[in-house]
Amino acid sequence: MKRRLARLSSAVVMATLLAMASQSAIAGKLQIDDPWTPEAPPGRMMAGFMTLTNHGDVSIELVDAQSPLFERVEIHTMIMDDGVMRMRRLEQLTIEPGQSVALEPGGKHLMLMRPRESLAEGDEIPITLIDSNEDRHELISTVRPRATR
Ligand SMILES: [Cu+2]
Repeated sequence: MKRRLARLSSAVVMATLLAMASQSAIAGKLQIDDPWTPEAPPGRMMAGFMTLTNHGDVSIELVDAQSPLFERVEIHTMIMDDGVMRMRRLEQLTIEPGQSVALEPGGKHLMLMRPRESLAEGDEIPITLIDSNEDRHELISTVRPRATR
């Protein structure tokens, strides 16, 4: 009897979890928090930092990025190569369901290459992240002084 009750309540829990899961599938979106870009000397490439959270129930694979203010945007990671940190282009950045991935100084980042105009503190950079389903995720990255976040 006790065991049957336990089984019943776990069925209720399961139904609740399923209801919650289908809700986030409807939301199904990539949450993008706190996008920012450190100031850089005019003409130099810049970085894009942010936190990406996958609220859906399938993984999101970012494969490309664009900005009207830069000729080219790549997804980069940092690797240790012979004791030296180097940047390397990522063909794709995967965010698993329920997981967050931080793009942050010293780690993964967007590389904003060949600026079309010079950008200063407070300027806003529209950026589009494109996933493997060709869904586009828009964000605005704010230029901030290099030393602060
Ligand atoms: Cu880079």
